[in-house]
Amino acid sequence: MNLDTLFISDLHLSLEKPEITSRFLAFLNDRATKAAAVYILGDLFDAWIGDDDFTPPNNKIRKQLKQLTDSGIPVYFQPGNRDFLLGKQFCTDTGVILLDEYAVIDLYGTPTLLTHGDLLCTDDLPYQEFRVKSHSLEWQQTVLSKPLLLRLLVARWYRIRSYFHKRKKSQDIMDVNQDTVTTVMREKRCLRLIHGHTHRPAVHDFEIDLLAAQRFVLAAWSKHSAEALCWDSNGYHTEAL
Ligand SMILES: [Mn+2]
Repeated sequence: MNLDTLFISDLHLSLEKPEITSRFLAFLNDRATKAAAVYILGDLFDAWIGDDDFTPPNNKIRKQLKQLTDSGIPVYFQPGNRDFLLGKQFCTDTGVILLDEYAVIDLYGTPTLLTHGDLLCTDDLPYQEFRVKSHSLEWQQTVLSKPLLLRLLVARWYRIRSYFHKRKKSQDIMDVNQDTVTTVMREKRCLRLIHGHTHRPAVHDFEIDLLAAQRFVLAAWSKHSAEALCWDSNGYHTEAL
């Protein structure tokens, strides 16, 4: 059997979008069981406000992830800009393995850099400033010490605000900065990068120090479509789910 490695990101699971939750649960129950490993590169959830949030659909997702990891299929999770508060307790509950914001894996013999993608959008200065602040231990402890109900309300407010902010920002600023991409890949000694976040699925060919490099951008999931990037020893393909 030729088991492959699956990469997905940007599902933005939430109570308001039950179709995407159903798609993901079906994916965990069926397609993922035939994989060698599953990598979720961030923004699995539209807003993760703490591992103590058991409001729907979080419990169903925990259960299905646990069933998959219990069956021996490793599932890796890299934090996105919307679910960076996902922590150790969630991983204990589900068997999911938490990765750093930059992770290098050996993908069938090729060192491959994985990241959510927001760190590469260095033209968006206000966001990068917020990112530094919100990744500090102090900020996170303050947020997580608030009652769950308050966090749920604040998350709702942030999502509305982020929607309007995004509409004002130019499309260029919301994409990755190519110089940052090159610098990070050089630093991590990788000629292959896989990320999500920008919702602009593509394969970009370019050069780093005269060597051929590739950047794979994963597709966001929606009501109407879902996609995984599948790798095996022969190469890659995208698969509609
Ligand atoms: Mn994102």
